[in-house]
Amino acid sequence: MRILHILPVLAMAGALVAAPALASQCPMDVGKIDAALKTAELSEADKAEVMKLRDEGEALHNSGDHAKSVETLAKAKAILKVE
Ligand SMILES: [Cu+2]
Repeated sequence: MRILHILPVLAMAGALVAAPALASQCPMDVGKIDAALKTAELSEADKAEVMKLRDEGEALHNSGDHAKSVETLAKAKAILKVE
């Protein structure tokens, strides 16, 4: 039964190790989105959607929810067709 007490600790440790990589991912993604927005030829609706997702992603990043931020920024990147 002792192993059951260790599992949540291991899961938390894993999250702590994974966080720094994600934390630097978000600003990189925001930078790519900003750069792509300058040259992208999008409809007004797509552009508004990209900006909304970008701001949402940045807010999630600032609140520490990097996984959700990366996910949100990925949607913006998909519209812009950038990696
Ligand atoms: Cu982040």
